[in-house]
Amino acid sequence: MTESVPVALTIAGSDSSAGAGIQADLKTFNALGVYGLTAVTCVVAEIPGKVSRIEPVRTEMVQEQIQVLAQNFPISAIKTGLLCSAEIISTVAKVIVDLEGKVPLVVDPVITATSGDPLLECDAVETYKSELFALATLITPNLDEAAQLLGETIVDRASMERAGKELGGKFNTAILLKGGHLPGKRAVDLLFANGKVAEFAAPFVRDVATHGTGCSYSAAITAGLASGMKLEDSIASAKKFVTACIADRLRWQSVSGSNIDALRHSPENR
Ligand code: PXL
Repeated sequence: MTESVPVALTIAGSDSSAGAGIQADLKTFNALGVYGLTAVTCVVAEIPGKVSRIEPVRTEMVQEQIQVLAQNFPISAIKTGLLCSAEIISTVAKVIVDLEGKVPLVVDPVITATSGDPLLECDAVETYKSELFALATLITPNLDEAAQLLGETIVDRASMERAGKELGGKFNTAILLKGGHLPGKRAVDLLFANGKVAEFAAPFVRDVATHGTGCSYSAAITAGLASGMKLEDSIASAKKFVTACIADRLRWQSVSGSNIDALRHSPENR
């Protein structure tokens, strides 16, 4: 008998504080009833608000993790998170192209941490554009990432619409442009797919010091796709899930007196 639980793979970095990265992805997959597999690309020593050290995993090891999983598990969707370097992006692209059968791929183009610390080597943005984006079913940039990919600033709804169309045209794939950083009462994301624009909105929760919302969001979309949902339905339910995880967050005070908030990925937030 074969298991009916959907299987998804995340190719991403490890966040020692477990708010973002591979840890956030696994918690999300689990809450959404999907079995999660991982290929670790780098190890990040950090706490919310401060990245202290990043160490990449060797490309041979990144490749081996993906290949051995793909040969042995019925993976029905893949996401990428922090890929750390141009070399690792290139390796991931080559391995994914060679996988048998086409599996939906969600690319979360992580460039900078919520703290503002850089996570991706500078020259790696070009490799995203030239090697990985062409394989994506969906790319999920926030406004800063989209601005860096296009070399222009995005300051309002009109420039969001322009940027999303430009990215979709350039990379010939669906784009979910996350507008959470724009001022306003609602966090509005726009999906550009098949020549149409769809809006996904939720009340904006202020004064929250969480990180890992982007990781959890793209992981939840990947879980939806792995479960056989259509792209728009996956995004709508992922947005609802992440919004509920933010509302349900945990809070601590660190020794230095700063606030630490962490998303709670519970199945009830579905
Ligand atoms: O939130 C972006 C992110 C992604 N992946 C890893 C991270 C972070 C942020 O800190 O550490 C591994």
